[in-house]
Amino acid sequence: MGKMTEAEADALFAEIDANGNGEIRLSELRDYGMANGGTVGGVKLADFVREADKDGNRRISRTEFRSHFA
Ligand SMILES: [Ca+2]
Ligand SMILES: [Ca+2]
Repeated sequence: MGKMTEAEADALFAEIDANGNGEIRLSELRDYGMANGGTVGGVKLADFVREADKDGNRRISRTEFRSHFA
């Protein structure tokens, strides 16, 4: 989407990845979304997961995250 730099995308990823294991699970997204009006970087959570989770494993890797936002 090209709205953020890679550094900004990485910083947002780290913010959402609460346990720091390098991938974002749905529970982490929900926890983050509840504090941020149900959005990630201005995108609704449901839309974000559908678009960003390229391999369909229901977790967002740093690579998937970057290619979505940066
Ligand atoms: Ca995680
Ligand atoms: Ca995935």
